[in-house]
Amino acid sequence: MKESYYGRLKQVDYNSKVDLYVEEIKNNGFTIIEGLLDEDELLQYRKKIDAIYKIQETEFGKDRLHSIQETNVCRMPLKYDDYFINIATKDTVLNIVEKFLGRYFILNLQNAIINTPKEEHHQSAWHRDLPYQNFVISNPIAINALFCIDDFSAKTGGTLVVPYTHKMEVLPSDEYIQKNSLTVHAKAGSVVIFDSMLFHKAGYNTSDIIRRAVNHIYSVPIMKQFYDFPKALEGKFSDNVFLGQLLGYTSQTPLDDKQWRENRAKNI
Ligand SMILES: O=C(O)CCC(=O)C(=O)O
Repeated sequence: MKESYYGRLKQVDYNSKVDLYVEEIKNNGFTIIEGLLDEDELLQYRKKIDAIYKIQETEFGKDRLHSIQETNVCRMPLKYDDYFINIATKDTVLNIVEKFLGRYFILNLQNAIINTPKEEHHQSAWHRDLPYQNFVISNPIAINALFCIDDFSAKTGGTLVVPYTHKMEVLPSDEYIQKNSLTVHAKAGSVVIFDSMLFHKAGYNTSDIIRRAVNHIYSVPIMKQFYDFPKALEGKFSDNVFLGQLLGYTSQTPLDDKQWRENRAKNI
């Protein structure tokens, strides 16, 4: 339905739903899109996240993970199981990321969060996903896609966000946060796409179910990757032009002057 106005107003164009998602991310810092993963995919991701985390827990040690506040964070699942390339390359998400970052962007991080009932999670402290940055930028340099593998609600400890904080240089007061934060309510299979500078945190899970999520940061290639995907994946996926770029194979730091020039010579 068309709204009515008076006065000679300029208005943001709307041609497709993507335009609305982009407008929401620009203004509020986040948007929610439903129905990106089906029931079968959700079952697979739940099983795989738990299994990969078990491997990491055994390898690193449960107590050691606890001592560095790493309990229930399943890091870099893509290194352990190719299936996780699918969730990192959903067209709907990539189209939106491209609207902000242009065509050349990379996957900076992929982590799964396991928010278990009645336990405090390390991600339950307010943060930006580009941490320690007390500045704002007119166009984002990184965008997150946080997939809901289980239902997000206040009861399951769904993510809390403080709208508009991607535009705030300094963390608002506790009073402001308490008054203005809101919980993301979204069905399993949805994705929350947000400006990586938005203040957010995992909620406290008072339900009886585990709330899992898979978080991604896509960034411009001038930003160092959180994990060195090219080294960790040892060439895997690099034959595909798009994946080669996304995983950072084509934006690795050259060793020296000679390698920089050899790279340039190949690209001219
Ligand atoms: O689990 C959540 O809801 C939020 C996760 C989070 O804050 C993060 O991975 O940076």
